[in-house]
This record gives sequence, structure tokens and C-alpha cells, in this order.
Amino acid sequence: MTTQFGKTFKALLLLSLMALSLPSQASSAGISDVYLNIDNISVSVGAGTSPGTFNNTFNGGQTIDKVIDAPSADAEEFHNQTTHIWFTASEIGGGLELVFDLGIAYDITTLHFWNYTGEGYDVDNIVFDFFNGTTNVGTVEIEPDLGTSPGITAQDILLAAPLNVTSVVAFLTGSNREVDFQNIGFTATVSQVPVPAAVWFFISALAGLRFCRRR
Ligand SMILES: [Ca+2]
Ligand SMILES: [Ca+2]
Repeated sequence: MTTQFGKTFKALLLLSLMALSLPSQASSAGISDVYLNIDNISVSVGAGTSPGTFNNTFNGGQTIDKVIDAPSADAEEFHNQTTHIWFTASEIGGGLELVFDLGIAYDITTLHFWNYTGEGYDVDNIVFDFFNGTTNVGTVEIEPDLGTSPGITAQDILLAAPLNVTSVVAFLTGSNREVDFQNIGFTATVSQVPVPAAVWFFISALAGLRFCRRR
């Protein structure tokens, strides 16, 4: 015999199973680290870049993507005109601004920076500003180490995880106006999203079931 309670129970169970089968970002997001590079973010030269010259940086059709082409955080890169960025500011204090568009929101845990190997050209100071949309959610200023030699590997800089970052602006300077480096990268996790509709629906269905049982 099918009672009204039985029908309601079946309907709720079916709807709950449907809800659970919907994709749920909350179930997998924010669990594992992601290395952000040319595969999942983009970079451009910012309007805040000071007057200066890019020397041989863009020779032969090369692009600013050289900043984010390291395949992993522990990749080794060798300095040459196809791998490096070299900017010379016209005046001391001037520098290169880079804008990283992350596409979605990440919690950033580590900066990775591949500097040039000699004081005459390396980057001496970088200010990173982290944004969620147009809101600044954090600032970090670093004085990076010289790059390793001969193969350049990244210096890893742990951050107090700026949350929900959708873009990063970096301003790089050298005390002698020279800004030469290989790569910038970020280790991050996808920011946790609010409980998705499917989960709320499941909770609602359970609440409805309890209500039916009481009747
Ligand atoms: Ca590079
Ligand atoms: Ca220097």
C-alpha cells in the first residue's frame, strides 16, 4: 500500500539524489595546491610601468608570456634572450609593472621568483598588490635573492595567504634602474565558494523528510 507519506518520502529521496549528483564545487575546491602559470593565468605589462626601455625582451616577436612560462614551481631556467625579461627604467625609482589576471579566485600561499644571477641587472625590490575585483586584499614587499647559477631556480616566498585573489599587480625595481629576471609564479588553492544550491537543496529535502515523519 502506498501512503501519502511513502510518496512524499520517495519524491524527496529522488530529489535529494538528483541534488547530490549535481556538480558541487564545494566538495573538491580548495583542497589541492595549483601552480599558476601560462596554462591557467595571463600576464600583461601594466599602465604603471615607468618610462624606460625593454632592451631585447621582445625581439623576434617574443611576448611578456616569458614571465609565466615556467612549467612548475621547481623548474630550472637558463638565462638567455628567449627566457628572460629585461627592462631598464629611465630614472632611479622607476620600474616595471606586471598585471596577473587569475581568471577565478584563489587563496595564494607561495610566491615563486626567478631572479637574475648578478647584482648589475637583478631585481632588487618587488611590491605585490593582491586584488579581489577592484578591492586590494593584501600587499607584500620583498627584496628577492640573487638567482642561482648557472641554472636559475625559484626563490619561494611563503605568504599569509591572501584570500579570494582574482588579480595581482607587481612593481619591480632595481637600485641601478635595471630589472632582469626569468619568471614569476604562484602556488594557490581555488578559493572556497559558498555552499552551492545543490547542497542547500539536499539539506532542505532532509528537513522536509523529518517534517513528514512527524505528521
Ligand atoms: Ca621565462
Ligand atoms: Ca641589482
